[in-house]
Order: sequence, then structure tokens, then C-alpha cells
Amino acid sequence: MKSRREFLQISTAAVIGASVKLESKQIDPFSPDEPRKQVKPVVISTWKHGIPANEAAWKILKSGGNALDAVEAGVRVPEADPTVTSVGFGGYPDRDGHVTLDACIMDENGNCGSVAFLEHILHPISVARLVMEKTEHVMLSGAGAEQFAFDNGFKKRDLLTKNAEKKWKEWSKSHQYKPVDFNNHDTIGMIAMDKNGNLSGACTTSGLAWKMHGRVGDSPIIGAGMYVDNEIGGAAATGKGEAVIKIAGSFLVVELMRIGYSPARACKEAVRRIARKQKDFRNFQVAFIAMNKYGETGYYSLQKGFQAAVYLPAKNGKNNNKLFDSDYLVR
Ligand code: SD4
Repeated sequence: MKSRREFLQISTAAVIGASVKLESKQIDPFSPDEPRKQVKPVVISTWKHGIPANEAAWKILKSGGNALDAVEAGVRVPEADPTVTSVGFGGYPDRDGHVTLDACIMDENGNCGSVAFLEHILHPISVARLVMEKTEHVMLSGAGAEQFAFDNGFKKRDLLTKNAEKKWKEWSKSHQYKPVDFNNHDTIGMIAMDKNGNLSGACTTSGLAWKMHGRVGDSPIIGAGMYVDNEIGGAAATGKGEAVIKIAGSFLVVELMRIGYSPARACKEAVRRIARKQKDFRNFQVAFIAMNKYGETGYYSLQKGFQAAVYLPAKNGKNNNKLFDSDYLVR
């Protein structure tokens, strides 16, 4: 027997003709009779460095470019900004003084690429994209990822800035090689929808400051740090990656949207799941951003202080790229 959704797709095809491509966005399994109007293009990203990142993404979207190009261009902005101490160039190093980077990207067709524990490369997101487009693999790590980047024309760069080195030296003195800093975790995650209603996502970070050498967080792990299903929506995470990996966070947010949760409610439920299952939840931060297939966005964090940057089509010619304080769980 055919499901209601299949029936709707088939009957719609019969009416509009078999040559017309079906657009699943018009069929909501929960309210198939009332398709909501899609807002597009839209970009959402994490933290205040999301504002300039959104600007770069928007430039591409407004000239008709696709979501994949937009998210790559968007997150390259904080990757290259030495004042952002949790992403790319200028990122705080691990406890041995190495800046090691994690990044992933995913397109509307479910293709994805990622790099983990990558050193000396200014734009890990672009290497992740090449892994997706030029190899049979999803993920490359460490020296292999670095070699792949060099083979594809990326230049070797020293990513440890004077400021990051100074902070690391200060930390080394006072902490004697002990735990990571859960307060330095401002990964950039971004989800964009283009004018055709297609979604892509990107996520890139230098990870937790002072982490163990070799540690990989959630950000390069498809389904943890970021996930996109073009029929449903996309999500990205920031904060303590270990906590996000344990609940397959971004995948969870997308799956909750699949069963009808709004983006904000889906993010909240994922954060609540962490708090229910992880006893030390008061000691770290985690946050999610999400966008559904209608271009509706949402975000939620475990602790106070998270901000999400959302860029919507302009109204009255006004700049519509805004930073919002997130609601949060721990009061
Ligand atoms: C990680 N989620 O490596 C990242 C941390 C983060 O800037 O947000 N970094 O666990």
C-alpha cells in the first residue's frame, strides 16, 4: 500500500505532467494541504563571527549562486581572521602548541567531505570540499589530509599567531599540561538555503584550546558537527565536541525536524538530551543552529552566552543580517 506522501507525489505528478521535477519541499508529511511559503535565500551561522561570514555567503546567494559555494565562502572569512581564536589562522593551539584544524562540508545531494587534525592549511573547509569532490572518501586526517592539500595547490602556512602563542605559553605555566579549555569553543557552523531552495552546510574550527595532540572534535564528523538533508533541513553544532558526538547532535536535530519539530524546538531537544545523559552538563557549553526546508531558522544552547547570526532577505532595503542572543537551558 502506498503511503500518503507517496500518493501525494504520484497524484501531483499526474496533474502537472511526468516531465516536471517533483519538489519535495512542497509536500510536508504533517500538513500536506497547507504548504508554507519558503523564505529564501537564508543563512544562519554560529557566534558573532557569523555576521561577516554571513555577508560573504550572502554575496554569492544574492547573485544567484548555490548554497554550497555560499557556505564555503562564508566560513572562509573566520578561517582567515587572526582575531578569531577558535577557527583557522589565529586559533589557539593544542597543549603541545600545534594549531590543528577540523572541518566538514555537505551539499544538497548528501555528498560530504571532511578533514580532521589538519595542520598548516589556511582554509580547511576548501580541503574538505576537495575531499568531497575529488576523492572516493569522506574524511582525510592528519598528515594524509595535509599532503592531499599540498598536492592540490594549497600552500604551507604557519597558523600560530603571536597572540595565540602568548596565550598558550601563559596557559602552559598555570595549568601544567592539564585539561582543555571548555570556554574557548567558538566554531563557525553555517547552513544556507539558495534561491532554488537547496541547502548546504559547513563547519570549521581549531577545536578546543589546549586539547590533547591528536584530539578530534565533533566539527569534522558528519552528523555530529553538521548535517544536511535537503528534504528536511540542516543543523550545526558548537561547543564541547565530545558532548555533541555522544548524541550525534546535528543528525538528531535534523531527524527531529523530520518528525515535525520546528528548528528551535529541535535544537532545544538536542540540548536537553545532552543534559539528561551527561552528568557534567553544567561544566561546559554546547549550542545548535538549524534551518528547515521552509527557510525557518532556530538555535538553542546549554549555557547563557551563545549567539546566532541570521541573514534573511532584506525588507525595506534594510540590512537583514542580525545577531541574536540564544535561549538556553541551565538557569
Ligand atoms: C570542538 N566543537 O572541537 C568544537 C569546539 C568549538 O571552536 O566549538 N571550537 O569540540
